[in-house]
Amino acid sequence: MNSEDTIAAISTPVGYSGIGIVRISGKKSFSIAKKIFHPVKSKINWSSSSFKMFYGWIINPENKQRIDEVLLSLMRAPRTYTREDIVEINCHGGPLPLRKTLELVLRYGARLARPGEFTERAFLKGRIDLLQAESVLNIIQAKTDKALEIALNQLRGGLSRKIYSLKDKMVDLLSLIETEINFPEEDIDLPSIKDKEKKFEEILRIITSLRKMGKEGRIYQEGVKVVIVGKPNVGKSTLLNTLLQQERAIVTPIPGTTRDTIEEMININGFPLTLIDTAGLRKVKNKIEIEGVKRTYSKIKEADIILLIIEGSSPLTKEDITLLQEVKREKTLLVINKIDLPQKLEKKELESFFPEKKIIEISAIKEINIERLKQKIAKFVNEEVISSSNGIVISIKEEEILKKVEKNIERAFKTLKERLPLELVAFDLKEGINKIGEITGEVTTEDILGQIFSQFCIGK
Ligand SMILES: Nc1nc2c(ncn2[C@@H]2O[C@H](COP(=O)(O)OP(=O)(O)OP(=O)(O)O)[C@@H](O)[C@H]2O)c(=O)[nH]1
Ligand SMILES: [Mg+2]
Repeated sequence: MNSEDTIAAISTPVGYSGIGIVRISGKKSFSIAKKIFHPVKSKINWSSSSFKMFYGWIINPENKQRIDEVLLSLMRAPRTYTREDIVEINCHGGPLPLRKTLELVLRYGARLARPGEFTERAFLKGRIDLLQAESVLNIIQAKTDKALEIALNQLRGGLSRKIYSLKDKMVDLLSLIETEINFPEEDIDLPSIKDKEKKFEEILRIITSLRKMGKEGRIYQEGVKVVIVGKPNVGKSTLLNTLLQQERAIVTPIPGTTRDTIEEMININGFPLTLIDTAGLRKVKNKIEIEGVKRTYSKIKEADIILLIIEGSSPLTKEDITLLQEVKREKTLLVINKIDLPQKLEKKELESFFPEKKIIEISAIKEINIERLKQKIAKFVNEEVISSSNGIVISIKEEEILKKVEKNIERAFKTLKERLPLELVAFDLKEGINKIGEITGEVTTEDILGQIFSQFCIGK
């Protein structure tokens, strides 16, 4: 599709609200607005007004029918979101005025924008890079304050800055090496092996820290996965319902009630958590339950945190012990449920599996210690899952690219240490730099050339 087109869309959600916005971007934005907008008590200078708002009516030029009473904003290129002329029409927020206004806009020369096309234009015109474009989406989709804060930081270029500075360091190193390859007998200071090794180490350190930060940021965006597991009938579904404060999962005294996994989002201390209730784990023959147990195991693998539930009202069984042995202890909290009933559990037996501070006693039904459990989860998220928040999100795709870049750098570093030809070192380094370009969406060859020649004086 042609980016010369003028595009338009309703930029606010469908439904009824105070106002709704029709947004137009492109060369014809102003001329379209001029045809359908009639200002009240003000004159518009269509060839010079910019970043001004006007009150008036949208009127169908053909039959003079009044469509809506609106506020119209004119934003002239290039200092706009898309770097093109933008008009925003603030209509009343019902579907009808918005649709009719949009119809007029389309009739007079715009075409309907594809999803994300305004942001795509901002990217194509170089106003934002790919990372920032993605963060616009994250801002829209943020589920908690923290997620929003991170997305906003990203939009301001938090990650981009880090990635560019990483790239700069790689380009810098590559240009040193290429200089050494291409001009070995020239009279310039060549870096020692030690210098180059130091630079490699620094680059690797940055990549490692970026990948770590990315994981933490993603947790804010997508939620920490908290998986509730245990043998049948210990009260897993009851706990899910209590934490959600709604009867989401079916609870019965019959073991094996939950057959499939159930996922719901909750917010604890600003952390988005995805709570996952699972089918009770036991040896089963029936096909439905076998499938349920299989799903439980796959959820355990994905979990950031496991809540392993056992019941205080009966002694430890073989099934409990199997689970206690199987789960990854670092990410597990042990929850003893049903403390409202007479207790038959030997707590001493548990101590060989879990330190006391990772054990909590609750009653899911009587809601005893639920607040404490939440605090424990929040603390756990803080300490174990997120060590420091730094306002950066890296998507799975970007992390994969970074992983590949890391491989390239490691290989180049190894080649250097083995004193193999520098051409081989340069080759892998170059590969890594090009891959970084995939994250920010830019091409790099010219950068390298520029860097190399900037080290020489003219005429040499
Ligand atoms: N007394 C008491 N009973 C509870 C408590 N929590 C759950 N129960 C009861 O234990 C039984 C099983 O509860 P569920 O929540 O269905 O247990 P589950 O672990 O999801 O069971 P499955 O889905 O079969 O694996 C129900 O009768 C609940 O009412 C509790 O804290 N105290
Ligand atoms: Mg259940």
